[in-house]
Amino acid sequence: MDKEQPNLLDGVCEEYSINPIAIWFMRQAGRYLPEYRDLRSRSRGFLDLCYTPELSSKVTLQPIERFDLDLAILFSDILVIPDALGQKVSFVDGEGPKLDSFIKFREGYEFNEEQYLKNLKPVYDAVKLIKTRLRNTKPLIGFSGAPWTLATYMVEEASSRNFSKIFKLIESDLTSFEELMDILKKAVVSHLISQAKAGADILQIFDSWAGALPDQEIEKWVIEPTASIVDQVRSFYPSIPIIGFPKGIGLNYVNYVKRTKVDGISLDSSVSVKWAAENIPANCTIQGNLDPNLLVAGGKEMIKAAEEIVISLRERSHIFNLGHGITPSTPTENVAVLVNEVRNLGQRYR
Ligand code: 1CP
Repeated sequence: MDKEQPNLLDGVCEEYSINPIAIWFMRQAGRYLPEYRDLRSRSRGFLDLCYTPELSSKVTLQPIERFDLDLAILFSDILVIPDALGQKVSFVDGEGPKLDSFIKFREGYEFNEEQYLKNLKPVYDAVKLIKTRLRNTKPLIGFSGAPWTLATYMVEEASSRNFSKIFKLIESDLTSFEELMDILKKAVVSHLISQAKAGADILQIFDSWAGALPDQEIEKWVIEPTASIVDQVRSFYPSIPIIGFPKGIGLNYVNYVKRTKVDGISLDSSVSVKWAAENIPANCTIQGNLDPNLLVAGGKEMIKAAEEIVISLRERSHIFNLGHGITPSTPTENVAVLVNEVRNLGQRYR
């Protein structure tokens, strides 16, 4: 990345007069909000919320209306990609996602972009509707899962904690795995470009299970595919900022930023912000990284940790966020307190 180049995320924050420290939360719309639970209980299921532009738009705007956060993130899910590719996804209450048979899906599968984009049209319609309703007051973040994380759900057919099926596939049939990663790279690029086309101002790539890979595999299955995706999206949209979230990769965050050339890096809570401030290339915005459990607990500990983050990153381009998504047990009062606190810290330290 060219050191002289202005940071694109700073540019968007300036354009929308956000300052001094932008704040939003991963999973800011979701089960901790009573208004979300209410809408969800009256819906036909989680994916119905994602595929109905009116509902997706409503849910996207709920946390903005309640907390006046600086950025909105499209209400959708990373698993709309496998669903749109033809490996059907369902969400069983309390059990997480379930995907149809991976073996069946892979039998003679070829990527049909036209059909795929047709399946995802409601998502792009939601982006357009949200943009209209935001009336250019706040930027909208579009997103995608990264190929590795999507592949874990597709091969494991559910959330996994040990990733045994996907590691077995890599070992026993590398060609099949590589073919899957190639399909996913195309699918992710196509999904991100379509969200940008519909009006998304920023894109985030979630690689939530990057940390499940051993160090020597991170380059191959996390960094290389993401670098290629960033490159391809930029060839269509050179000025849309892209944020990467390769959760759990520790020291490899530095290499990830250097090689993928993302404009922003979302840090998980295990990373020291002091270390990040010194080691992440200077022209990359740092996003993060309050521990979501501190937001559940609230009080002095939360305030102290937020202040430490702001102080450590005061010389950097910084977007305040959590190290991972808000958990369902988070009290809404704590979120309001934190937003207010970060606004005050911005005045004091910026
Ligand atoms: O029951 C419900 O109402 C569904 C709960 C829920 C919600 C609110 C799920 C199911 N997904 C979402 C929304 C969601 N997911 C957003 C919306 C925008 C926002 O407010 O942030 C985003 C960006 C995601 C992304 C997502 N989905 C990720 C990546 C980020 C992360 O948290 O690591 C992942 C891994 C998923 C998969 C997923 N979606 C939902 C569940 C229960 C899961 C599985 C999580 C796991 O395997 O532990």
